[in-house]
Amino acid sequence: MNEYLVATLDKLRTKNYANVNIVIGNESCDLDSSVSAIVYACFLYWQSKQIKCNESMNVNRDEQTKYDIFIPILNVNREDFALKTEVTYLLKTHGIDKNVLVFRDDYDLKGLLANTNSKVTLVDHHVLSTKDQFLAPFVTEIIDHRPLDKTGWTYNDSAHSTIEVVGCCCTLVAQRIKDLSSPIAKDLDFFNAYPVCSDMLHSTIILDTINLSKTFNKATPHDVKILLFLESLIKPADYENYRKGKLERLTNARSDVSELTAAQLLRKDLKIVGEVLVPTFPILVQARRTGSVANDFNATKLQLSRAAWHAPQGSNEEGRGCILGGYHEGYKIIKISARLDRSGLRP
Ligand SMILES: [Mn+2]
Repeated sequence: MNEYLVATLDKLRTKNYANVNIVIGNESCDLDSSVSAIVYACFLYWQSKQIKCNESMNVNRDEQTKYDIFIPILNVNREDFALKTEVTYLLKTHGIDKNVLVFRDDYDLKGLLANTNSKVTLVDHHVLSTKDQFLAPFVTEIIDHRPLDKTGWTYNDSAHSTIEVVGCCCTLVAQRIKDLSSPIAKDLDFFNAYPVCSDMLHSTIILDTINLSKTFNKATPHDVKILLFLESLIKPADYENYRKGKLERLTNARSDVSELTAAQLLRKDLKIVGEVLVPTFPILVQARRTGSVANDFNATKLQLSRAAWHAPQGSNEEGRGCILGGYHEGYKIIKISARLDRSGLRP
């Protein structure tokens, strides 16, 4: 995997390519989006190599021939990648460093696409954000697990779309790879060549379906089928513990903010509503057993607003946020949400 990523980056930097193929996830850049983009770009690269191999048996290729490159784009600015703690965790366990990845602000994507005969694959989304609208004319493939939304659908009629409501986009990515592999090789060849891809797809399905939890009811029969397929390749010694352990490690990684600065914490789980940025972060506070729940809650709210709620300098704090609370196992869970303008999110 690293070999492919390093070679791709090298060709991109030295402009040593014929055409650019981009695989890009949605701007939450969560595990599903990131893994879908990395694995599918890696597959497209592998697929093109297989086709080249078959061709070169018949044709003598010039050594200098430039080939297409296949780049997974993590749809977040490089400085914000640290906020995606479960993504950094999973990639780290597979020895994938952020220096070999391409983030959306690393290159002028518009320029990259405009100068070449480029193709874009959208994974884990099919409705483009305003700032990604320029991708639309280049989209040749879509793989998404959200319900079909045709508002603003401006893609070419020839664009291939795989849209099916399942728990995790990685399920559809794995299925598409199986389907496309069959005509050029055996359907297991890609997964055998890149076991890291099988594992990352498996991990993401486990996290997104909460280990196929019946309570959360996110997994569909298709997710289960692909999970079992991936496990037939991974062959864990103890399936149940393997899944449970993965879920626990990934959930812990997602909520592990110990490495983040205060400014990064505000940007983690940031929701963007139009031009308004809404940072939220849940925290646990030990419940105070005195007074009524309402008073108790108001007291905590006051303490928090004094102690931990730093509004940007010169701004009027009043009416800018709200605190939602509830009790859980003796702890009060409080969710603070504050409305800040863009400059307020910078240290
Ligand atoms: Mn998803």
